[in-house]
Amino acid sequence: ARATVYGYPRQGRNRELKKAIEGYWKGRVTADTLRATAAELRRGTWRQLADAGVDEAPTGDFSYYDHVLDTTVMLGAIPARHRDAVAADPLAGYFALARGTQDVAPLEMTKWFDTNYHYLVPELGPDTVFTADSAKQVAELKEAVGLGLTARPVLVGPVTYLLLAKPAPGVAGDFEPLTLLDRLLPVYGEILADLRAAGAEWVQLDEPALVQDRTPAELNAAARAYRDLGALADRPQLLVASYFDRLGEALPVLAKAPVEGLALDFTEAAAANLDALAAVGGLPGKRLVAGVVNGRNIWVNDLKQSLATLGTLLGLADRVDVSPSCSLLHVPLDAAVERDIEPQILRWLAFARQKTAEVVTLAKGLTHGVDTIAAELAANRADLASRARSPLTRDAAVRARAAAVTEADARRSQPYAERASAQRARLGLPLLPTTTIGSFPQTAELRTARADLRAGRIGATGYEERVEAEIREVISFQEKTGLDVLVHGEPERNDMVQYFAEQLTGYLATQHGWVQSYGTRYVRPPILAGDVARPAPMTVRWTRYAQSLTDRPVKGMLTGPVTMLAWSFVRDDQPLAETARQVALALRDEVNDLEEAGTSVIQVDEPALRETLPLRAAGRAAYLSWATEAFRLSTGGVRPDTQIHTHMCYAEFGDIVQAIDDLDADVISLEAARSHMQVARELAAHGYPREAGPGVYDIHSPRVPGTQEAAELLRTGLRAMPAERLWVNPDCGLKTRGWPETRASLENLVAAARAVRAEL
Ligand code: THG
Ligand code: ZN
Repeated sequence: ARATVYGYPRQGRNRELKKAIEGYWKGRVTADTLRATAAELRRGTWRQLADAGVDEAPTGDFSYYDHVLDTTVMLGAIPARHRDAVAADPLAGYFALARGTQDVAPLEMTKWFDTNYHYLVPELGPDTVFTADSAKQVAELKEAVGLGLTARPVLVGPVTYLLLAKPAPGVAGDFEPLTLLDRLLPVYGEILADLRAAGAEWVQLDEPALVQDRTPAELNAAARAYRDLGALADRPQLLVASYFDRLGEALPVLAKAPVEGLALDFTEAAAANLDALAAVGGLPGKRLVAGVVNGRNIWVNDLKQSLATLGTLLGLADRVDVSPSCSLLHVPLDAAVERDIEPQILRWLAFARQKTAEVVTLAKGLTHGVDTIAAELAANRADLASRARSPLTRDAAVRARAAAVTEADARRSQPYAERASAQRARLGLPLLPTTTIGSFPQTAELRTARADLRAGRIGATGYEERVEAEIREVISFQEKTGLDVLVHGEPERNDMVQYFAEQLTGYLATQHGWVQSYGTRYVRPPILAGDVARPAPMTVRWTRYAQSLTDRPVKGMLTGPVTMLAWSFVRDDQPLAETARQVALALRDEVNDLEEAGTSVIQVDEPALRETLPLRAAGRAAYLSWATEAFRLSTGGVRPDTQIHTHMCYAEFGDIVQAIDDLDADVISLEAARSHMQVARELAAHGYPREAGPGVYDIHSPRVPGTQEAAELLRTGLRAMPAERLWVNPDCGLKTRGWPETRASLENLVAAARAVRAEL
């Protein structure tokens, strides 16, 4: 058996890639220096993989920004508005596709399946012409071969590429990119021939879209694609890779296709994929790459269990190789560099480097017998045992409390209509009340203050004074501008999930655990390792201080339980629903303490509710049931006259509108400015009974919306919802914006609300 991986983190030990690319954008790094930095990072990765004992290394998985964007370039599918820029300067044009320019809009960005990685959405239409540009793939293959490695180029497969695309601007909305398949396949054929000529024995075609529910027409397209590519004479051997879930109905299709190998996920989808493989009679004559090491979570593998799975698979294919379940892009680089995590606990964790070693060990055990890996197996057994019996993972008080939760705990004490009148009486807000989503611009002074605190240049008191000074500014600005429900601006928070994780027991923080979120932007997901409790209030101090400065209501601001899970690495030793319940109870304590401190409006954000939706419809009802229950549990303990708000980012709410309703929040704010209040119509069509604030200010752009423009959006909103239930707010938090455009935009937003109120 061979050991392999599908892809590796791109950024380098010290995020060298981020620094080089952002330097290039600012004109401080030349294109040649950027290219040299990137080549050095690729070399470093391949050397590390080879030294670790990986038999077949991936190539072409590297990217300056995103591998789906690289595929768009490889296929010549550059949107018309970007073509001149790409022709004039391919590197600058590439970044223009990703980020836009003053004059030209970028490609849209969206989540890569149910991960926290974002890709750039291909824009296709009936006039799209594909042309092969294999330069990047061929060059990277040659680099690896030049180092003496056995390398396997990794490409996004043709079916997934088309299924991830959307109709280009100006093309009918019901255009189906999959209709372009016959035009696309010859271009893949050319690229495969180029890669064979450059020395590739195998090429991997990634088809994760085939693990989702697919129509018979889509499955037929997959069958045709691999029949045609398989029939090519001049090509390397083909490995079709699936990950993130079971292959399902697509498994028989690919098993029958004339390709030489399949890669399947044997982590979460292990049982279903095993059954389906057995049902098709295995893969005689084919290579099976078994993803037995979880590629997207950070827990050490159970080597014994993986060996058992691999042993079963040996009877089902000609040849079985070992890999992580998906690209290692979704985990940090190396756990060994973490200094703040206890050595014993560090042994429970496996980042990309440790996962690579696990795959190599498993391949060795499979090939040469378990005796040859006896030492590794013994150490692994000890690490798993230490995790299982650690007091961190089992806190009796937390468990007893979670077990005692009743249905009534997750329900407000009065129905919405009664709550609404109690809240109206207490808050005394005008029609079309104005508010913001929570964060205000994170200024350079705040970042300096945090750096000074970390470096010991200022003490806790000095830091808190700077935070309070910022809160005074933010409150005074909001009063002057005339907003109705104020916020403290969150100057004390860096990343919200990280901020709360640091204050809850059961969570571990990393120092270097960066994972790419999009382009050069990274997050450091905290690790939800144990039972969760809140030893002390987390935000009350700041909200209370802000409230002491004004007579208007100041909203308390929290991150909800589903998002606290979605943006962390979550324990895998109990169902997500149980972990969510623990987090919900910790947040419930905070919500109740905020209320106790006099807070009349409390917002619990769930931006990740939609993105964590299971990939297949079969899992969705169960997910939405525990997810909405966790939200209600965190907010259900307040008085009827305390107003609960929530907030969600991103635009596709259509398929979870019932779940939004089930949250039973009194007010929800949603992104809507770009889609011209589409969500207001969706909520109305559903009969959503409570208050909502579809955003009228697109905060993802530095553009300042005019008063007329915001007023027009409000009037559109009023056609879908009555004035008694419509709020006025931006699309999202203002953390990434500068003060000048924030000031101007919020002034216009308040002016728009006043103008429209006067018309009522
Ligand atoms: N927090 C977390 N996950 C997220 C988001 C978040 N996932 C989805 C979405 N929001 C991703 N958006 C961003 C936006 C900005 C940055 C990262 C993800 C970002 N990162 C800094 C960088 O790379 O320079 C580092 C930030 C830091 O120092 O912590 O700007 O909001 N968890
Ligand atoms: Zn948002």
